[in-house]
Amino acid sequence: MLIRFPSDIPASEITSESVWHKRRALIAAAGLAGMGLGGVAQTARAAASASGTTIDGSASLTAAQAAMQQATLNAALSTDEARTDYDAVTSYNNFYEFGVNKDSPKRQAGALQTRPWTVRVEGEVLKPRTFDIDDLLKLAPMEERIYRLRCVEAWSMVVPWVGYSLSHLLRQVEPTGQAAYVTFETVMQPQAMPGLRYPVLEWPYTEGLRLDEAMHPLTLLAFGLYGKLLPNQNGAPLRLAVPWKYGFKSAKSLVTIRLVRERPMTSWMKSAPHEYGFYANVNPDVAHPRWSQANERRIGEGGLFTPRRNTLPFNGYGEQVASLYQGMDLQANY
Ligand SMILES: Nc1nc2c(c(=O)[nH]1)N[C@H]1C(S)=C(S)[C@@H](COP(=O)(O)O)O[C@H]1N2
Ligand SMILES: [Mo]
Repeated sequence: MLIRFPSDIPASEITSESVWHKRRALIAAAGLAGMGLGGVAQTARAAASASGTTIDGSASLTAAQAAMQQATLNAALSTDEARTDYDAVTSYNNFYEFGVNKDSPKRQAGALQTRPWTVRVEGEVLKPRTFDIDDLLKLAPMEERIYRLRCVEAWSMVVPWVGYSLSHLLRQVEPTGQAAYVTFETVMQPQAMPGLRYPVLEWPYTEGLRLDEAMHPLTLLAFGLYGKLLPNQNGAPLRLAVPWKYGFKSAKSLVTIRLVRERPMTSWMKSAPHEYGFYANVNPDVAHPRWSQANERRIGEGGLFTPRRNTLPFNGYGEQVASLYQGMDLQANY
């Protein structure tokens, strides 16, 4: 275990303003802001020590990277369609906290602090708990899952994610009989995320699933893609991948998961309630008010004369998930 205590850090570093700011950002990210500085240093050290990581997180990142490489392909839950190029997957992104252009996340997300990182799982559960990222990485065997991703903006990709079913995490906290929905919240790091200054959405980015959707084996807690840790722009250090729903349901850079009794409001529902519903199941028969959802552009098949692909109900995952919606009017529950 390699821990750098403040006494090991050269005085030049301690007095450097940039290091101090960086440290402050790390502390804020860990939710420890507002304590006396001495207490903060002590707590950060204790947290680092308890999780077997270094204060700068390098050991944690090295172990996490190894976990990504050891993932085994889950062929039963994977598509054999051609994967979208790594470059496209990691440079054509929606992550509004970093700006609304497709290239903003890659340009800006380098400033996101992904260590230390904890995820609070709380609400209607018998065992609420704060999980350290290092513990989450060991909670269940890592699988590679090659999923289609269909954005509500009518483009799609094929992404080889690395992670495990969210159900593994939810079972740890033992949902009560009252839990019916799950909310997911993205981190807020104002220094790193210029988009938070603009009211394009209500922050933090909040999404939700019904509990049975969240427990479905396809619902993936993803830590990596293409056998590597998630690049920040794709939602490091962990995000959802819910392949039968529009991409906006798959919240990035998660810090809070809350089990609740009532159907929650989400950031997108608040911003435009008749454009974005709670379910957001991919459905070629329900048009967005401003465009058709009948077909899509597969990123990387970008020739001017390349035909668009037909969009499939539940993004092609109907066999696995249609039963979740039996008896529901999918036009009304968009
Ligand atoms: N926190 C957060 N999560 C988010 C978004 C966002 O703006 N902020 N965009 C969503 C949308 S619209 C899509 S299509 C996917 C894109 O994921 P990708 O950039 O990894 O392809 O992330 C989703 N998760
Ligand atoms: Mo999206």
